[in-house]
Amino acid sequence: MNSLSDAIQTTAKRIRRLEVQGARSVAIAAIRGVQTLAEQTEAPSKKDFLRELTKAKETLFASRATEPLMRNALRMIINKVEKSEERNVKRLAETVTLTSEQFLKDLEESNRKIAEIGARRIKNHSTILTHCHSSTVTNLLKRAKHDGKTFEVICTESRPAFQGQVTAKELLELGIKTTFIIDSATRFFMNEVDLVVVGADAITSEGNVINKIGTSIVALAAHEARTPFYVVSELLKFDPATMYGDYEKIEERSPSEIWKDAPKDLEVRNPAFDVTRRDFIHGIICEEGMISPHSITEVMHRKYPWVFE
Ligand code: RUB
Repeated sequence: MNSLSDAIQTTAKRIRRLEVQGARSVAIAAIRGVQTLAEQTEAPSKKDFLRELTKAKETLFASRATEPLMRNALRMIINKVEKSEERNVKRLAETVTLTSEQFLKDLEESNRKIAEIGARRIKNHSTILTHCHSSTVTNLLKRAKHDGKTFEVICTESRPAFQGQVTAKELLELGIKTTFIIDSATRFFMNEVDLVVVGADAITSEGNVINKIGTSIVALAAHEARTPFYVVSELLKFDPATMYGDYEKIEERSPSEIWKDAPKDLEVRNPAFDVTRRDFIHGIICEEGMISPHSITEVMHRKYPWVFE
């Protein structure tokens, strides 16, 4: 294994093992991996460089199946190299660096806008429920706190990997009153909740949202209790393949995450994500504002037409 693929292999391994988790962090790590590859490349020609990039892309895509933000980002960066008239590899590597930096800057700006818009939805003295760990949700709550809102948060533990513990620690560090519950206690507490806010891993062309396993049950509980349910997400979590008939692939993880020494003949299933239907989503808070899940393809065509190329 050469040092180029080492950078990619290490990144892919960290993503697979959940050392990097959450769609944004996964995409950022993958972009950084490709940037490192570009900085270190010794490819003798454009064709060889593209071959390296394609291999890196395939390895990173395979690290987690349900991550369209990572896929959109890497496709966009590699397309820039493909379409360039340039043949000099060093200059093509610079294109990777510059395109990546711009993408990351835009992602940061989207996140800032989402937090600004979402924070306005939080009323004083309210209780917010969230599921799993989403950096976008934490950032929104941080912004609301910064804006002087008084509120508290209930967060679910999010079995089997307990990402809710990450959320709880972050919120406590921000000085936000936080209550930690097991996933199955969601309905028990829902009547005390004013607003549910969750992140997203993928958005389909029909406006359905894929997020951590259990999100759809939280949405059902919210629906039954008439509690508004919002998704906060960069638009680039949209998966263009769903537009052309593909289903978003749901990653299925090792059963040992659920039960290490399970009886030999027992089938243990461990899907990482589930689909929340658009009918249960009051709105998607994205960089273009508060949008209806129904309008997702129209907004994507307007804002990011290149994802359909
Ligand atoms: C994390 C998860 C998060 C989304 C959004 O799942 O479902 O809600 O990825 O996160 P996992 P962000 O821990 O399996 O990656 O807002 O940070 O992109």
